[in-house]
Amino acid sequence: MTDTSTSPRSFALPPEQVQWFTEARFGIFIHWGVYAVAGRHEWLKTRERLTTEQYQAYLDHFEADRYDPAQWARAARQAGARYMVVTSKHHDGFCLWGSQLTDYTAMQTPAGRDLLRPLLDAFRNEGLRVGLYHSLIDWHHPEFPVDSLHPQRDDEAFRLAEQGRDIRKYAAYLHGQVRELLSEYGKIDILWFDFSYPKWNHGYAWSQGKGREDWQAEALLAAARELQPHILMNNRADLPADFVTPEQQQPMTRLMEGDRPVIWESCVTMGTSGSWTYSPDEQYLSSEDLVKLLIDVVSKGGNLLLNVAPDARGQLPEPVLDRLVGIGRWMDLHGASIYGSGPADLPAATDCRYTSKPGRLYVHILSWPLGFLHLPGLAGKVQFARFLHDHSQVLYQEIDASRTDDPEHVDNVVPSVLPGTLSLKLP
Ligand code: FUL
Repeated sequence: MTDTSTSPRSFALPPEQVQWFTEARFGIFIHWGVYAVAGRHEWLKTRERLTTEQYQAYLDHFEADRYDPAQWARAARQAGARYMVVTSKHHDGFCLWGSQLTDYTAMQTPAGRDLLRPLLDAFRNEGLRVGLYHSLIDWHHPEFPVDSLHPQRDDEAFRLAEQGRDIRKYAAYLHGQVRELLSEYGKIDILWFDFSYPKWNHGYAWSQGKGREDWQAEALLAAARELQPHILMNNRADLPADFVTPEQQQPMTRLMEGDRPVIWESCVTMGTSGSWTYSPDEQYLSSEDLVKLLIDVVSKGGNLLLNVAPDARGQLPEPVLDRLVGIGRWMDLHGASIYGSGPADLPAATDCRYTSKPGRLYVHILSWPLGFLHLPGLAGKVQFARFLHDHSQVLYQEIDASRTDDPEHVDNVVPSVLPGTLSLKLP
């Protein structure tokens, strides 16, 4: 008999309820909060060890005067995204919605209104599913312990004060806020918690990290499911749930647990600085690189959650809009190879990634092939080959792999017409 007494409860939904997510493949992440005023990093409060008073300047100057959620939603839909996840609260504790449980919200800034509701509505209107990133960490709440990540970590007075802090009181606040969001903001499709660090103590004896016990995660996730039974949740509350979240990276290969694929979603910034928030100096990846990233993720069975960071006025930066348009152009013609597609059980050809669905293999050619494209292992299987963007036929020859005078042992040779995606009809 297996001893289950110590294994944490899993909150994974049955496969049919997760199917929309694995078919969607592409979502947009939005990090928006008062840290956009600073324009440096969403961790600035702790990186720069700012006090509550110092950080208040960012609330006082957050106007969101050019906020147009309908435009964001349109841009995301045109890029081909099928869902969106937005920061309801980040680690700084600032709430994008008008929470009744704190006044540390958008209502208290010059923006003076609930910024979350119109955003959710706008994305739903464009037909996207919506999710909330909700920070488990809170550097503003007076009962959140001063641990090794906290802005006041080196302050002796705070260290002593920590002894008076009670994380159970903070957990009650956290639960209350999640309840508020899941009861008053309509259908929420994803709850994206962030994050547990049970073993992370940075060498401070008084800092033990935080995990499922601290958040009372089991009760938190159970309450979320009770309020919204269909809701997908990530595993960052330190409990197994619907999907795992590699950050700023893609796994090298498919992720498997025994013979079952693990559901995963890579979250990645569009900029190269590593910051998830707006920065005026950000350098962005090109649309082509972002499309390749999406292809790579789907070829390994994952989803891409691509982050965009609006500025403090509520504008998506021009380069971000430009990249979304570029991705959209590609998705428009090649979406079939992404939505509802997954990995192929074939070793991909050099400089290619494969995605597939029953009866169809998509060969994504990532760099210009020199004259020929060799697709090993397909001899006798391809019924028709065409480009995906215009459905024009691609001629190919089969090479007999057993021919010993052919040192490359290639099976198929496809003349390269354009870099792009081939769509091969298989039995
Ligand atoms: C991390 C956070 O600490 C980052 O600020 C960002 O939100 C990323 C998606 O998750 O763990």
